[in-house]
Amino acid sequence: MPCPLIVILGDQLTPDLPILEGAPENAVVALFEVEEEGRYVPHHPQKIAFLFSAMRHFARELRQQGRQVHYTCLDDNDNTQDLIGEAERVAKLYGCDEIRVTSPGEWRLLARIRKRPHTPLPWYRVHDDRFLCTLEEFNQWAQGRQRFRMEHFYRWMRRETGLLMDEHNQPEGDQWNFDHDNRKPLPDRLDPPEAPKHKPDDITRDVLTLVDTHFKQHFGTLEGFNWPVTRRQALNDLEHFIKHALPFFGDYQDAISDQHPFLYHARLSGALNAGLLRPLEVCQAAEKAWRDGRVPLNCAEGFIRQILGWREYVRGIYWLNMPEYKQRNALKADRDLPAFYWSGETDMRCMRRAIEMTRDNAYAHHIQRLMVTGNFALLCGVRPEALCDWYLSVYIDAYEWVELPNTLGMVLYADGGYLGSKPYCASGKYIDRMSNHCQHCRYDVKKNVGEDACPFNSLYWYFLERHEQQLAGNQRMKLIYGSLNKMKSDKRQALREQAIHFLDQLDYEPAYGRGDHRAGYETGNHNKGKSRS
Ligand code: FAD
Ligand code: DLZ
Ligand code: SF4
Repeated sequence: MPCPLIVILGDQLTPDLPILEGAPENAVVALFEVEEEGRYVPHHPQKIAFLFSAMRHFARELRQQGRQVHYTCLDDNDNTQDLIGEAERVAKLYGCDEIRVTSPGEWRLLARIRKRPHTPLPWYRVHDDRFLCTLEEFNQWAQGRQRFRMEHFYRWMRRETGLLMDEHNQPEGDQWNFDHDNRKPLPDRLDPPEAPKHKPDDITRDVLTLVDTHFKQHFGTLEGFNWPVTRRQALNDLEHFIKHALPFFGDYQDAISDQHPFLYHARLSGALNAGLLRPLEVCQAAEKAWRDGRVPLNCAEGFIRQILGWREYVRGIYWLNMPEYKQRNALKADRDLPAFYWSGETDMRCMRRAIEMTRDNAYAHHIQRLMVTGNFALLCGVRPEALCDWYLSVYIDAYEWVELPNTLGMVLYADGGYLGSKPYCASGKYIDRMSNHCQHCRYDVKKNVGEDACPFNSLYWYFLERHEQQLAGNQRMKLIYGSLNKMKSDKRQALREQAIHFLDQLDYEPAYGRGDHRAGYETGNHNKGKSRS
């Protein structure tokens, strides 16, 4: 009987993975903590701690089931600090004759497995069944279509899974999408639920110390670490979300708060992407809450759409188009990332708070990512690679299969409208409508020019002007280009000068990894010089 080494990657912590179910009794199951994975972008310390702690708990559970488990800790002397190196080394150590791994979620790692230096042992890849739509099914859906709109995919997935469908296979509530009910701005008073507290156990405490020692220089704090590191804790978070936050999820999905980082969002993306939860069970829990009359339909539908629709869709888009997708830059954006993305030191209150929340929690909710930090980078013309590296580094849930289409496609429109029908560009007015940031800001959101004018405003018009040739023909942009073209030339000139002046005085980070990302915040020293104006 062959003796396989079964490699479980840090984001494959699912007890009933096919690779485990099909493993012979003599198989060695192996997990490796390695520097390489922590540093290919400077991951937030909370993300590294979350994965290491979840991996250690998962290994313990496998041992309790009677499996033979090998676990490489980051500071083990013989650690090669590289996933492929570790698999080869450990396979030899246990006398294994083949290596099996579930297909990795990122192209980078798949390419490395395919191109590994010639090694004596064969590698076999096993299908990852943790998505509701297989890549083959997605490719079939996409075949022959000129436009791959998420909404069409989502309806198809509703029919395929039967989620929120009635007995005639029609959408519950006679509508596919309740988004028009889901755009409520932030109310004056609100009291979002506290996230459940997970007291760190010995495993998590050890990991926090380890990560603090090895990844101290990365952007982000470890204090207040409170992510679920076992399936049981993740299920507890799911239950808490369904009971306390889902009833308001739809209404305030797009709202942004100066005080509350999580509002009524699920905080489940980290657990879902690491495999602690399966997407179907999360969607079914939301559907059941609606069928039992515990949450309104717009909330259940809005939430299910994010997982059944967006999450599956971006994964399909990623694998359909990689590695070419990563090279796209339709708007020819070429600016480096403003240095304050690594420090939060800006007078723009909305940006400051989104970056501070990211530093403190390895989390910002979708609209902060899309309409604050993302929108700002779009308006400035930040290079896709620079922005993608940032998003991939700083969030608890970040893996390229989900981060890249969201950043390059949805935020930066760098795929030229393949994923989204128009750029999500907005002036300060949008942020003012959806948040309470502007009242705390030194800039005046109503002003377009002048020392205290909100930078989003002039940048917005300058962005539209710069890309007029490419965007003015887009039906969904007609109205706004109508306004731009009606604008008097001296007003346009003033807006242009205001934006250029603002962009000129920003500091830029030439490339990630050059600086000390956390020290920058602590010392407040970010005078790294301007690299481009
Ligand atoms: P909720 O708002 O409560 O949503 C519920 C779930 O729906 C999430 O847990 C997530 O699994 C899924 N979901 C929601 N929106 C999306 C989306 N656009 N794409 C895919 N899944 C979605 N999500 C990631 O999981 N990893 C990333 O690396 C990531 N990078 C992003 C980068 C940018 C620039 C943007 C605009 C969005 C990104 N997202 C990413 C999507 C989304 O912002 C996060 O999934 C969400 O904020 C996670 O928080 P939550 O669990 O509280 O989500
Ligand atoms: C993100 C990450 C980190 C920080 N560390 C590890 C690790 O030490 N060992 C491991 O197996 N996986 C880690 N991961 C997750 C991988 O980067 C992830 O499996 C690939 O990017 C594929 O999605
Ligand atoms: Fe952001 Fe402008 Fe509002 Fe300040 S005034 S918080 S910069 S939108």
